[in-house]
This record gives sequence, structure tokens and C-alpha cells, in this order.
Amino acid sequence: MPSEPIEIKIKILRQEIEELNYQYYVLDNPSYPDSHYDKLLQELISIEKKHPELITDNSPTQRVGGQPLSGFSQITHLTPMLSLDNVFDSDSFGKFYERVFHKIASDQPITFTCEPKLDGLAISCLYKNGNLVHAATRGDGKIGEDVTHNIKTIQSIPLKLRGDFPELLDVRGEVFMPKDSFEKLNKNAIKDGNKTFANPRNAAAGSLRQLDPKITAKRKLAVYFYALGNAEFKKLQNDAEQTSDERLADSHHNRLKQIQSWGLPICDEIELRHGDKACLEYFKEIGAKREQLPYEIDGIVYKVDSILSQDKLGFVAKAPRWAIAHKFPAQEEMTLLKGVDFQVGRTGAITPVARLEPVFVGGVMVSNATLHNKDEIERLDVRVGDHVVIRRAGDVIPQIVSVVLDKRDVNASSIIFPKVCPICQSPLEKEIDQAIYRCTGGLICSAQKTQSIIHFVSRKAMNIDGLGDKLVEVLCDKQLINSVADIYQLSKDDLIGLERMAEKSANNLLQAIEKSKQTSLAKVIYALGIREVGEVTAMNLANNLFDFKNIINANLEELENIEDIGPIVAKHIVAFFENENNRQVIESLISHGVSWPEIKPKDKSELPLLNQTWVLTGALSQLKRNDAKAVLQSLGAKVSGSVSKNTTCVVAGESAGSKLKKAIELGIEVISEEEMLKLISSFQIVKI
Ligand code: JCF
Repeated sequence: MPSEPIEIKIKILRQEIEELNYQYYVLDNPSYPDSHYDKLLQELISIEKKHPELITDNSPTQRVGGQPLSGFSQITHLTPMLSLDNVFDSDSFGKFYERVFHKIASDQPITFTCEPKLDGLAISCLYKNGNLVHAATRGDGKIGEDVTHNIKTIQSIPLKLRGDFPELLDVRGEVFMPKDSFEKLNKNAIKDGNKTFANPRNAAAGSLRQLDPKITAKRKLAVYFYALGNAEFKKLQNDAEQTSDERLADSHHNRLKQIQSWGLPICDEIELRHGDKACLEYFKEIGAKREQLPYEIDGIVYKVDSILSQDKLGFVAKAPRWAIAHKFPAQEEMTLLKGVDFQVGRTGAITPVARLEPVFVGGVMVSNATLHNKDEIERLDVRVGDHVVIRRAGDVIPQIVSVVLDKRDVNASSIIFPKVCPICQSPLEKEIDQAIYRCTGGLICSAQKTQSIIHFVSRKAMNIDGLGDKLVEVLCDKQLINSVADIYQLSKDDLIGLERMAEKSANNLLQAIEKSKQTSLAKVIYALGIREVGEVTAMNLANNLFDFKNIINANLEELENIEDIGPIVAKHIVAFFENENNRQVIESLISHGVSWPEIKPKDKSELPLLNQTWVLTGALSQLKRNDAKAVLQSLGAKVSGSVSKNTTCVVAGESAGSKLKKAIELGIEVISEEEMLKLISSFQIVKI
């Protein structure tokens, strides 16, 4: 088959890109993931590079952003609002660096201001004599939409500047919706049966373009500024020699500090880095703490720091030659939904699991995604055979965010939620106001039984090395174990002969089982898998009630008096221990030798970290941040979000940044996560 003429290929690509542009910029409601758009645009750019004679003025490669929306008045920017060129890997960044290095003809590594690339929308704010005059979106780069009324609802935007501000200031930044506001907004939308936003950026764009500022005000937007458009100072009488430009700093980083001194918010992750390697390290560091940041980012922006060098480098088309955006691997990709299985968890929860055509997303190959529950399937109106947008962020289980309806096949078939447990056929139940259906089979259900044993032996519970999920399944299938207590009755004969289980591995496993008997009360409580009782709740139960007798006999009121336990968790705990079977399991565990150090009641005034203020920063690898916080609090510490001279100790996880720097500057004690865990377990009352 002859390949289609290049002119046709270009035409189709441009049409597709224009359609996506329209969905993205005008409707704030894209149906495809950004990665799809990026692929099409990169393809068009590379074809146009080979065939420059085919570039037209109205090719999507030749413009920035979308058309201004009608419904808003228009504002012509004093200087055009630029966009950024992208790179998608470190080699391409390396080439960018080389170009800059040669053009500047430096013999030193180049210094860059590095900043997270916020995933929001660009705005320009104009201040005259320190007063906010108007704010505009980027629009097509030359003319934007007047969103002054809506911008004024953002609490952190100053209506008046402070300090030594210029007479005229056009300052550029990114408006975004913090992750927690976004989650709240979508939760409410689901509750009210309204449409949800695909991501925080669309939510921010949709909110900023409300014709009614009252709606914008409810949507909790935020802003960080990242560049000057124009700045003109009043002529000073006593210093007539100094021009307006001379009163601006001569480096980008210091200009940002000036912007901040005028009362405008700046992202606190921004740092100077010298040379290409250091820039790539910054990329890695921010990548590692991306999930912990309270806002969505999609890459790093590097800017040549020296303004003199920036001027030397100049611009191409609509982007500066002195800056580049280095994008993280896409977290959203499109793929095919091949089928749906229904899994039964240890508490009987039925979870629909999407089987996908494998796709590379967020840096790994993904072939399954959770569909959460029945409501979610209905909300998404997803069918087998659909093209779906998959999102994988950090270590979170991949999710289906939306269906690409443009690509729906006529044969796509509805997903039928089961009426009974797919494993044991027991009836399903659902609590009012809850979305989860549960199998009522309890320990008759082999899936629940197996899953609860898998939980029991897991690392944070009894931590039995060498007893993986597969082996637990085999032991359950062969009826070698029927409850968690049976693990402690396994003999070498039981094990030898199982697949891949020779004498040596059998011995190792028996040793690991033996070793697991010496544990802590908190771990045993956690291992039992009581609904809603995680590590921290288990620890609180142990530290407040001291032994199993008290825990088993505690009533709702006593339980609710314990920190972090509410009425629902208390009910689950009482229900668990009312069950004769569960009480027997505990007795049996103890009779097999499972034991823990006695916990002595302690006086509140003896809390080891009382009156101390701790700060957690960077990525923690063992405890979730909230759990670490709860443990420190249970030891008497206050946990704060920022470092000051009153901070007692900073726990620095991987890729800790500005807070760590500040702690070192202030001479505050800094310890690693490992050291924190050691310290915690050295305190008698808390064993983790
Ligand atoms: O955070 C951003 N999305 C961002 C966008 C940051 C920047 O420093 C930018 C930008 C777009 C254009 N700088 C330019 C020049």
C-alpha cells in the first residue's frame, strides 16, 4: 500500500490537534490524555522540520495556547506571554544545555534557576502604583481574557503591592488548584451528580473562566508567580543616574526574590543549580517528592539565571532560548479495556479490576487498574472494549479516569456487577451511604480467608519472611492452613513437596515463622485485620489499653476516648471481638508462643517528646507521612509543616529540599527516617 502523501498526513494531524486544542482550551474538557496531544504535536513538529516548505502560519505548531473565549473582554498584553519548549528525556535536555553553553561561550558550568512546572494556567497581572489593575489569561499569547474579577477571589493575590515596588508591573504566574481543593470539588460533584473535572488543571481553568466570581471564590485556587513581563520604576530624584532596569536584579533568581518582596507568592521549591548534572539531580529530587507536593506538577522548568546571558540567547518564535520545560513521564495514557474481574478482599469488599491492554504509564507497564466499586463503573459509564484514560501517579494503584467516547466501538459491552460473591456465592451486602458491596461469607469465603492470612504474615504485621502471597494461596488450597493460628502448626513434612520447596527453604520458612512469634502487641492487633484498624490505630490501642484482655473487653465509649478512634472504628473493633471465633484465634496464637513485651501504663507527663516540635520533610519510604505524624504526636511531639528556630528535630526523607536546607542553616538537628524509627521503637510505650 503506498503511504499517504505527506500533505494529507500533515492535514490530518493538524485537524486532530486543533480539535484537541479546542477541547482543552475552550471547553476545559479534553477527552484524550495530554500524552496523546504531545505525541501528535511532536510528530507534526518533526514532519515540519523535514518539510519546512509545508509550514503554514496557522499550523498548530506556530501558535501558543488557545483563542480568547467570548464572554470575557479582551486584554492586550504589554509584552507577549511566552510559552516554553519541551524536552521529554535527559538526552534532549543535554542537547539544550550544550546549545546554551556554546552560545554563551562560557568556561564555567551554566547556572540555572530550577522550578517545578505547575500544572495550571498562565496569567498576567498588571499593577500600577502598586494597585492591581487587571489580570488576564494567556489567550493566544498576545491577547488574553480579562479575568480580573475571578483573580481577585484568590486570597494570595495581593490587591496592593508592598515594599519597593515598581510604578508599573506586569507579572506572570500560574494559577492552579491545590490537590486537596480539587479532591473536595470532585467529591462534591459526584455527590451532587454533577460532572467531575479530569484533573486539577482543567478544574483551575474552568474555575477561572466562570462568569460568576462567586463560583470561582468557592473553588480555592492558588497562584505562584514566575516571571516579570514589564517593570518600570519611578525616576528617583536623588539617584537620577540609575535607570529602571538597573533597579531590577541582574539574575532571574534574584528577580524572583524581588517579586516576592513586593508581596507576590513564589513557589518555595525554586533553587539555583550549577551545570547540567545538578539540574538533572534537581529533576530527580522533585520527581521523588512529587506526590507529597500539595499541587500537581508535570515537569521542571530550567531558566538560565543570568539576565545578560538570557539577552544573549534571545527567542525563537514564541519561546525563549534560555529556558526549557523537562516533562516527567506522562501519568495518563490511553489504552483498551479488555475485561473486568471482581476480586474479594480480606474484609469481603468486592473490587472490580480492569484488565487492560498493557501500556507504559508513569514509568511502568500497567495491565490492571482498579475501578473501585459499582458506583464508579456507573459514573464512568465504562464498557468492555472502550478506550480508557489510565492514570498512575506515584505508588498509587492505577485508576481509570475517563472513557474516550470519540473512540467507542458499537460492540462495547456493559459491565455487569455480580449479585453474589464470585468466590463463595454468599449474598452481598452494602451499608447505606457506602459504595462498597461486601461478601457476607466471612471465613467461609475462601477468598476472604486467604486474603486475611496474606495480611497477617505481611511485613508490617507478623513479618514472616518467605511466606509470600502465592505460597499462602497454595497452603490454603491444600487445606494445610485454615486460620492464621494454623501457621504456627506447620511442620516440615507439610512444606516439603510443595512446589519449589526443598528442605532448605522449608527450614528457612519454619525459622522465620518461629522468629515472628517475638513481636509487639500493636503488630498482633494490626495483623488481625480488624476493619479500619491500621498500624497507627493498632499502636494507639496497645498504648492505651496495654493488653488483649482490656482490648477485648473495651466498650464503645472507652474505645472512642482513644486518639484517632471514632464511632465507626470503635464499632468494628467491638464487633470483631464479639465473634467467638476471633477470640479463639487470639488464644490459639498465644498458646503457640506468640508473645510481646509487657506495656506499662505511663503518665502523660512522661511522654518522651513532650514540648518538642518536629518537622517531616522529603519522601519517607517506610511510614506514610500521616502515620509518622500520628506516632510522633502520640509520643507528645507537635508536628509542624515549617522549620523555624523553635524546631526541635527535622526528619529528612529522600530528596528533602528547602526545609532541610533551612534546618542546616539554623543548626537544627536532622535525622533520617531510619533513625526516627529506631528512636520511636526505643521508647517503651510505642513498639512498631
Ligand atoms: O509553572 C509553569 N507552568 C511555568 C510556565 C513556569 C515558568 O517559569 C514558565 C512557564 C511558561 C513560560 N516560564 C515561561 C517563560
